[in-house]
Amino acid sequence: MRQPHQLPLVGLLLFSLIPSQLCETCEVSKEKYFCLNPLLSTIFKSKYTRGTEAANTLLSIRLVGIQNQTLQQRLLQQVRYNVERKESDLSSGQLALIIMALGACHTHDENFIYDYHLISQLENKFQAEIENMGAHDGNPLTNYYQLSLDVLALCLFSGSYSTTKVAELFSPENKNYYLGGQFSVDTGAMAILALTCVKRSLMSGQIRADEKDLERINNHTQSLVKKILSEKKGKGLIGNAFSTGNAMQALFVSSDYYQESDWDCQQTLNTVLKEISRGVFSIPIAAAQILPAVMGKTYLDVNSCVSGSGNFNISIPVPVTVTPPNSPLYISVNYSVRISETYFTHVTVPNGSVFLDVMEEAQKQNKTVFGFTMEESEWGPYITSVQGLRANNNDRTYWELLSGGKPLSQGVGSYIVHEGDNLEVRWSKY
Ligand code: CBY
Repeated sequence: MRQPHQLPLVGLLLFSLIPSQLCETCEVSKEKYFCLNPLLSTIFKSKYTRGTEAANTLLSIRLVGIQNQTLQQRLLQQVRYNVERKESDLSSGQLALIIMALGACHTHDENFIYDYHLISQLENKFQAEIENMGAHDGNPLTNYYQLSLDVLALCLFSGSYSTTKVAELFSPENKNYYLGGQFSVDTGAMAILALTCVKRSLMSGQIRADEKDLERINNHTQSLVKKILSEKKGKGLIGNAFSTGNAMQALFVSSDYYQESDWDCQQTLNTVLKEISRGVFSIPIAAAQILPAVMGKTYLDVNSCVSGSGNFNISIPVPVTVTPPNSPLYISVNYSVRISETYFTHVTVPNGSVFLDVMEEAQKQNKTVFGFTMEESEWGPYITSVQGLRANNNDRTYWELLSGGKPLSQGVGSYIVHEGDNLEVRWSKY
């Protein structure tokens, strides 16, 4: 007779034992939307001519529900231009971002993906990455951040990929998670998003695979989550300010793999809001990469957007850069190029100059020793060669930027130099 009464209780107990599919997120409250104004003004003001920064931004604003038609059209035009004119030059991860941006929230722009066969093109580019790993000591054409974007886009938009291969590639011991001897939080986070998508497809029966693959994918996720959490800094940033958004997304979708006490999401969010107000995310790609996380969204939400928060109150504050009254007009810094020898010089530049200005000044002094080349990337100029010596992904070589012997967390176009800085570009291996 008592059986039926116990049923709901048993049900409740069972329910609480099932790992929650509901992800733990924390997001900025409505009253604090004004804190996001610096991000929105950066996003609105940008010209979007660099690489695929438009795709990354379009993806972000769609995920958070900003329905500004003028902005969306402007971004869309740039994304389409990239596909129509530059398709074969696009790297795998750039194409993956384009697919996610066009496919986000099921608008009719999704047709563009199919008209231009972007999914099968991505399958080919992903395959080329894997082949390059075979030929060059496990080094992909690009990097694991992009391979993760590839798997993510293929998984979200029903491309084909082998789950066994994914389980093999994304083993946490793989050297590609490390850049310059450091675990790359951005890379680990993107891998968690990709693995979580694959895991969900396996569990929902959308794709079929070996139990073994599922188990390996679970183990990889577990161990990557641990590595990400161990990169938590005192005030809650994970890695640095620029990787924190990606890390937050990864932790939102993987809450089954850590305890509530392991991560104080609210602390991370508060610190990110402070960094936003300090102007840390003042380049468009940085703003685009932090925005979904602070709104509690992840790239896995592309197929389930909820329209809503379209009415941000966007006031575009004009940034005022006041130079303190008695600050000098010019500053002088030390600059060196280090290969096996060190080539040193002294440079004078206007106050407020960036690292690149110093390099240009040094190049004017001596083209043979300080001559360099660069390429535009989503994050601004990227130094490709100095003294004719070129960075090469197959050898994992690059030109590392340092100040006072410490690696910089900004590129040459963003890092503002200070009087007396000891700046260096160093031939390094990552
Ligand atoms: N995006 C990519 O392919 C880049 C992936 C990424 C992990 C990226 C950081 C993270 C992100 N969110 O986009 C990355 N950098 C990589 C993979 C690399 C390597 C690029 C070569 C390759 N194999 O693809 C490499 C060479 C190790 C590298 N980054 C170098 C550098 C330095 C650039 C110096 C130069 N030659 O111009 C530099 C300045 C570090 C240094 N001290 O030398 C650097 N990276 C930085 C600082 C950054 C951050 C930029 C932050 C900023 N505000 O400018 C970064 C966000 C990013 C871009 N790198 Co790398 C990491 C961080 O600090 N959180 C996909 C594509 C479609 O967009």
